Amino acid sequence: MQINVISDVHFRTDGLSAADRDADLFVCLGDLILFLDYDDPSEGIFANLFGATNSARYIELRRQFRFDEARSFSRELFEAIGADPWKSISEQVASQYSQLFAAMPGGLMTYGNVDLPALWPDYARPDHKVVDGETVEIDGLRIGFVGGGLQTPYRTPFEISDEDFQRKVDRLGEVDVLFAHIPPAVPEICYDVVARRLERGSRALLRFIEEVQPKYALHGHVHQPLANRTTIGRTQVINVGHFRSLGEPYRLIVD
Ligand SMILES: [Mn+2]
Repeated sequence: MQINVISDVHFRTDGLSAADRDADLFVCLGDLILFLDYDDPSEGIFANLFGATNSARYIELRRQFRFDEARSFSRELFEAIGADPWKSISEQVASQYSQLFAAMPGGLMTYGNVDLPALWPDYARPDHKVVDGETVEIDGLRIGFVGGGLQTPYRTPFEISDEDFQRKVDRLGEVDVLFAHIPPAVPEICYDVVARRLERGSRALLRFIEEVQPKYALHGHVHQPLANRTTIGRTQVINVGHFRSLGEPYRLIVD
């Protein structure tokens, strides 16, 4: 069985509808929207609202962990245009989601930390099956999904508590393949060499993999990882890559 997997789409729509080519199953691990583009400050929702210069400034403040200053800077920008932040952002997200879900191949999907789950039902087609904290069986293969991220100072839109994340992991049971947006908490796969920071991985996923030993555990989230593969016991742990940069799926062949 060939499973084509993508993650961290971040509003790349070209190549998206072909991402399921030759696949028996298509999987998307979330982070569909582009709020800030650390590589190109002229792209993304913040830049659409306030321009590239303001976006670059906002990114720089966050890079320097000056989150309070970043928040007041953003608040001032919204006040200056007299717009309600939530309403302005939701409109932009809606526009991105409508284009993304139109191009997204049918398959199994879960949420990233840069997603608004409450809006997905408005855009997902009947052939987009959303799975989070759940195991599905396809051709005898048990496939578990855990979406979303954990709480960080970045306050991305879908960060949940460690307890809620653990509860989703506890619901999976035995699996052959584990799919999650974030990696298990192993330093070399969590470290982003371009952003030069450790992204938050999950200890709950690490414990689950150690105990259950699925054949494969695939994730996204870390755009430029120090290591894109590792092993935990018998489990092959694989980062499927940053679709916004690659425009290509990861192809997993499972026998
Ligand atoms: Mn991402």
